[in-house]
Amino acid sequence: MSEIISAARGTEEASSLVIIPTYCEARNIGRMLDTLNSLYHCELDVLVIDDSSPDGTAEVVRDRQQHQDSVTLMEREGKLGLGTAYRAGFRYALQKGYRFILEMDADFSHDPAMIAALLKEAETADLVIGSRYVNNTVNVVNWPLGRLILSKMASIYTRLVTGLPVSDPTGGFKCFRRETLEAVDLRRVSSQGYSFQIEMNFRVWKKGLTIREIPIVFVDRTVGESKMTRQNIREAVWIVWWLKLRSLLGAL
Ligand SMILES: Nc1nc2c(ncn2[C@@H]2O[C@H](COP(=O)(O)OP(=O)(O)O)[C@@H](O)[C@H]2O)c(=O)[nH]1
Ligand SMILES: [Mg+2]
Repeated sequence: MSEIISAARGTEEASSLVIIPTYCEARNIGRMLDTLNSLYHCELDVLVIDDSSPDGTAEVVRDRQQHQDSVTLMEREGKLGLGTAYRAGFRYALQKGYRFILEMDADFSHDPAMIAALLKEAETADLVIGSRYVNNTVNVVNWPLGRLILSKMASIYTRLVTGLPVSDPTGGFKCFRRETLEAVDLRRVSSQGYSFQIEMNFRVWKKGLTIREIPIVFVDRTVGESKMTRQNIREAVWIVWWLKLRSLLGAL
């Protein structure tokens, strides 16, 4: 798989990197980079991983790179999935020596202002998850009912099968400490798509590391469309059994 990384500079000061995978987010990513720049100027580097979006997402990122040193763009050859994008991003982050590595969507479902809260919590936890369902509440705005039910069912199913003590195992707004990513053998992570979130949580938990959830409000995107597919759902259905089995066999 070939990746082109442009302006892989990053600021000298930042010890934190937020990774944003994108596929057809041209109408979101510019505003997102501007928002991050105004909130966390020099404190946070950004890595956008774009899978050759046909809508020109990468061009928007390149435009911002003209005046934002903190932004790096990784371009991949085609739509290769969320899981593989994050794995590539984690490898990059470890190579570059970042101490805190965050995941976030490009579409404003995750409030960039909450990054500070995730980072603060990560001072005393190995993995912090921005959770929609903490304390038995549902903090989701504007999601179609079907999508909400699917997400809640996925949470219950994951917990029943694997025992993972996390109320929002599929959430994608997270902060890992560097040591946490080092502890997980990323080469063994097999999820291509959205089940990547479940798999990472499970692997971190099985290492005996601390996972903490903090409440977030998740707002459905107002621009663009969700990239979740039936194939992503199918992968998540079997991956929990695969993880459970591997862990029982001591072969995670
Ligand atoms: N690089 C890359 N990004 C992806 C892919 N699939 C989804 N994304 C991005 O991952 C993030 C989450 O996807 P999204 O469609 O918002 O999922 P949802 O919030 O669960 O509906 C968004 O920023 C997408 O653009 C992919 O195959 N490759
Ligand atoms: Mg989203």
